[in-house]
Amino acid sequence: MASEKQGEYDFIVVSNRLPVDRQTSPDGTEYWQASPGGLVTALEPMMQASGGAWVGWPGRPDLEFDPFDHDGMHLVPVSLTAVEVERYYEGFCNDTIWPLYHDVIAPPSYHRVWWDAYVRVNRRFADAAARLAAKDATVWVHDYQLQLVPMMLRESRPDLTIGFFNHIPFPPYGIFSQLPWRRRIIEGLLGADVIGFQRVGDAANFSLAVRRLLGHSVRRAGAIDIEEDGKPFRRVISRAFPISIDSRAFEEVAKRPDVQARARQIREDLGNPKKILLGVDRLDYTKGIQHRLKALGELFAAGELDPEEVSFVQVASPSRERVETYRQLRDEIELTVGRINGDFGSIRHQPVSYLHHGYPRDEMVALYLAADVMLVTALRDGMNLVAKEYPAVRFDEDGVLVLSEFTGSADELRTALRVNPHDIDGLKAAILEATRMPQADRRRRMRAMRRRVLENDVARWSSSFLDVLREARGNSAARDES
Ligand code: GDG
Repeated sequence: MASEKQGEYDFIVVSNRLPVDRQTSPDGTEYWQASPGGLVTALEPMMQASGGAWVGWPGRPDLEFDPFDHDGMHLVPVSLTAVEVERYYEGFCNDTIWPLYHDVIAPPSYHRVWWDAYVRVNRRFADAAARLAAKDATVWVHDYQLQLVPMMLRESRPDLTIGFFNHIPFPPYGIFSQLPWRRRIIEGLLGADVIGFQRVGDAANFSLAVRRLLGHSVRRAGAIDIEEDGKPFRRVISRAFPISIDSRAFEEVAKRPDVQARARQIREDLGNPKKILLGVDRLDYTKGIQHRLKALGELFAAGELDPEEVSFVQVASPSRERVETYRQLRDEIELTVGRINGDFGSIRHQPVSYLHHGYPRDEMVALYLAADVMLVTALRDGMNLVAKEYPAVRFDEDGVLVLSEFTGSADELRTALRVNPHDIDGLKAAILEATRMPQADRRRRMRAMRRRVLENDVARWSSSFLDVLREARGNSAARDES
């Protein structure tokens, strides 16, 4: 067990979840397993080089774990009680902020006891980071679960350079202003030196909220000037840094012969349909799964798509199953899938293969390779990494991406077939166009998307954020000296 070296870390990442899961082996022994994700991949080299520490919740309530080392990173677990998981995580994070920040697709719930738990848990994360940080260290805080941490940290440790990245959208003021604690959130975020968003529009929404709620002036390049006693005091940079994936790693998996064989096997197992359509999402109401099912059902009903010739595979990985809205959504989706298969299936063939599981990454890549059409129809999505993973693996330059304009990815993947998922007729037309697109057109569009995704990978994302953070620190040091 590694001892906690207090105050010795020059680089600290703070996120709700640690990048590992606690697993139990068949003989009952417990161990930590890396939960692979873009964020770890992006930050691992930096963490290993700088001997960094990562602060987060290990994912199990009511348990205390000592800090430990894993893959060259020092991991510092923050514990949550079962009541805190219910009020802070499932409540305020997933049933207040998540729906509010995603255009109120589902109605957000506002409960004061949830807010109190959010403040208390944010304080715990901030205290853990403050204890670990060396003098003048850099702390990078992630996502909507921890919006108060930047200011809490700044108050206790003004020497730190603090970055914050918001992985989900930041809503327009008319929606954000519903939040009873809107000022506290903005003040919390403004503790950071640099606040990163996925899209330019998110950063603009944030700037407007800052102006309306706190009256600070916001300059064109997203520089927010905070005054104290009428004098310039601090500058905060708020800007878009679109996140990406480890594109080369995805491409490498796709080039493996066993993965390609698996892709062929998938097609065969589906009965060699003419076209395979694919959806891959956490089972979440923001992802527009019902909209794509509606469009497909109507296309089958009208005879515009032949259900015998098409397989639609929907991977819906289980998510937030203790939150009521998610339970209802699962029921609705499963009812619709059952109807479509009941109406249009035969003993031989079911047009929809619905899979409520999580799969290993190799299997996901094989599915992407097998899919002729990838459907990303989110109603609102910070970025949507699936939309970037699909072109990254398609080294054969084939496949068509149907992409909602309400995702961050749509800003970059300009040659995808863009859709407004609320417009069911438009969505139907795009699905038909995707299934009929000539190969030359598919190749041209896929090439352009691949160029973009291979160039702008997650390493570039993290280094561009950290460069701006370093610059911000330089500027404030210069100001302090003048
Ligand atoms: C949030 C924001 C933003 C899904 N099922 C399986 C599986 N996945 C992987 C996908 C992809 C990831 O999970 C999902 O990422 P998304 O970006 O699509 O969506 P969120 O989970 O909502 O992520 C989002 C992101 O943060 C990053 O900033 O893009 O907008 O909402 O990588 O491939 N992976 C495996 N098995 C599964 O069953 N292995």
